[in-house]
Amino acid sequence: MGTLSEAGADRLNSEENKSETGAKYAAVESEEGSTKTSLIFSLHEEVGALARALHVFEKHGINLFHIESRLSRQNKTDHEFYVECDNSMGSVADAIKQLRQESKYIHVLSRAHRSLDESVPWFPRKLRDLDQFANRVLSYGSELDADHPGFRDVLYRKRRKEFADIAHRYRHNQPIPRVTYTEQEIATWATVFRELTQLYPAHACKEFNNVFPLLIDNCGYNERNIPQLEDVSQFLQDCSGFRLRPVAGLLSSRDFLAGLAFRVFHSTQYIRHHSVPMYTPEPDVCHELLGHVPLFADPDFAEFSQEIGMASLGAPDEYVTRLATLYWFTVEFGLCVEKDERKAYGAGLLSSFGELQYCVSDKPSIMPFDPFRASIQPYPITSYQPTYFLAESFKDAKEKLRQYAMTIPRPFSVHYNPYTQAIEVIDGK
Ligand code: HBI
Ligand code: NLE
Ligand code: FE
Repeated sequence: MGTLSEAGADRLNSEENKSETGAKYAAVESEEGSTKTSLIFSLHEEVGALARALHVFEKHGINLFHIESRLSRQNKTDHEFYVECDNSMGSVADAIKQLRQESKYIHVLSRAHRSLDESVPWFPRKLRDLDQFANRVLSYGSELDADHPGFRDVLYRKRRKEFADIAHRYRHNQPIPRVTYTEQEIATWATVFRELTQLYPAHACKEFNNVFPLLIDNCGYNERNIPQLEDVSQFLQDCSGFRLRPVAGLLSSRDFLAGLAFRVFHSTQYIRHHSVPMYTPEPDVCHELLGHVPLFADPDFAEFSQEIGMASLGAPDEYVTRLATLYWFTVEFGLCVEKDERKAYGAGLLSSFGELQYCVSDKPSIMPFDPFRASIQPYPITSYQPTYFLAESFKDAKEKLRQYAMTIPRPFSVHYNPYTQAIEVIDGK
């Protein structure tokens, strides 16, 4: 599979070209309050070129108001397309960036006035905006690489497609569809559950161990049952305001982290292949339910997670990559101290009975948690971690993260309004 960290780095440079060279085109005056962007592009003459271009708009969640084809004003043998689209939804900047690679030329004629600088990457402002991520998973959950343990398993792949379709169709405020898991899937869960619950008392942090019995009582956590995302999401909303959303595959780091700003955790619903219960590099329902969910019920941890998400909104790409790395060394693979002992709070540890034993052994190297240091530490994504960072507490980690977040260059600041569940942007200019 592609690496999780690269997954985020490869997209969203979000630079609409600021100096458009289409001097031959009179710029259309942009209307205050309008959400219309007009552009012209010409494609290479080949079958399906327009369909592919239209797919770019679809993929980035952009509604078209108008499209027409006409003879190129630049070159009388070519055709060009004139498009008016809605820039209030989706990422027009990203669509333009991709179209630029596929077109002979592209000119942005006008953009309706927007309050933020055009160089700031798009980010969701309200919960419903997260619906747009559904169209832009980097790998649809059913497309497995040749080295995936389920690659040759036709039934497994078919099943993965069913889960991907549920997530793809999901919209904000709908209940998460319930799934009937197969006997084989439940057997995989049972193995993971049995092994891990034996390790938790000694190796999981106290916040985790405090919540776990509540999940058994309220959400159907037990060896014979894979809990339903909807029940777990309702439980989390009561504890800390966190909620789950089903996701079809991997999201970019930018999108994934943006969800956290709204206390939304994008969760897979499929389970790992039955041949690899002990460790899998991909997130799966064991990882989400056993690894992540218990800690999202903890108020300090929930706040810490939301802070990473807020720091990522509209941040430059290189900072999103660093925040994704910070996420990796905390939410995924974090260790903390309790009475001079090392305990796991990272979900990647709490869902892998192989790595949970390894991380408290003397094999890995351990460093004190410092976001400036952790955010630039390289890491493997398909094997146990050689290095872990040790936090003193979630409160302390949150304070340090705040200090770090203040060094991220952004021409505005963001504030989450819990009453409207919306991000308010305070323009610094
Ligand atoms: N997408 N669906 C999903 N689940 C993850 O855990 C995830 C992701 N995209 C990126 C990602 N994790 C991390 O590598 C960080 O970039 C946030
Ligand atoms: N390695 C973890 C597990 O086996 O549960 C999953 C990590 C996902 C980032
Ligand atoms: Fe995870």
